[in-house]
Amino acid sequence: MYDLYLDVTDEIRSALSKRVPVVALESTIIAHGMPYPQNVETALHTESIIRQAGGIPATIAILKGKIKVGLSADDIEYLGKKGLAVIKASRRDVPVLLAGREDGATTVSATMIGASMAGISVFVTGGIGGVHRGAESTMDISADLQELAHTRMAVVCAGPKSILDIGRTLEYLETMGIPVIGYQTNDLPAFYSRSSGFPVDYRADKPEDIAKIIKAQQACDYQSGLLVVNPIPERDASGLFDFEQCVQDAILECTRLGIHGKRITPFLLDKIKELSGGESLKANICLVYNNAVLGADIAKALCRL
Ligand code: PSU
Ligand code: MN
Repeated sequence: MYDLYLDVTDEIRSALSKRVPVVALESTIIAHGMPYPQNVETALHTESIIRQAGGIPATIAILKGKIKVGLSADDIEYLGKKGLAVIKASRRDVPVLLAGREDGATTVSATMIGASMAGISVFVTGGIGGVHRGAESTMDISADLQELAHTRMAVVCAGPKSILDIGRTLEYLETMGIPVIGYQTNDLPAFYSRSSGFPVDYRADKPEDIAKIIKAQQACDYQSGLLVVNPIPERDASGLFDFEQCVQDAILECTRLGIHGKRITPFLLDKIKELSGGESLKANICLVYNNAVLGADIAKALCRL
């Protein structure tokens, strides 16, 4: 039944059946999260980091009405070049795009769906979506959080994106029963910064410890996700740069222009890049690479258990 809509490469299929570690990667970060050509370079290099670590990368997108698990370099180039013209696909968009044989760059939520359909357990991204600042009036809460509530997947990220209301995002995660595990940290990182000032629920110092939690979730048939938060490396967290001021200015500009819905996050990321003279893009790329290393290590540890 899935076969009508799901296309998993032979390499990934065979890896999963032989318990070779597989790591899922998303495609909204390619089409909407970064400019061309850095988006394509980052996506390809993230894949090679996973391979060097002994894993198989599974970048996911919707192409011609199929959830494609495992993109070719040409697919990545296509999505990266087309950029914002590709539909940004979250859970609600998926069935419509499949039925209409369309393309979609999958967000964290839609990528979790595809990865889970394929039988993958670990997924790496940059920063997850969450509760936006001002959500008490706009009700803008990323579908990523709801997906974590009911799709079993270990999502490795550098924390919620700095553009968000971090405190409310944590509250939401708690309400939805999503464990938040700090990797070698007691503080919740917030994307560009190593600490948000909020503590995490749990800390794990080794990938094996995270793999054991995933195994427990699987054994108990838990139908919800796990959030692994991995701080941006010290050398890359540009202490010299005041990203918070850029974030606030970008949000003001976003409100002034009346941008809303799913266009907000890509707009803010792009504006912050401009306001920071490119510093935020550098940080974003570095934290993705750092997450790829951890994701591969967790997937390897999981295969060994
Ligand atoms: N991580 C990044 N850059 C991104 C994203 C994550 O480093 O662009 C994307 C993910 O696809 C995530 C989305 O699901 O941003 C959140 O969008 P929204 O706030 O509209 O839910
Ligand atoms: Mn939103």
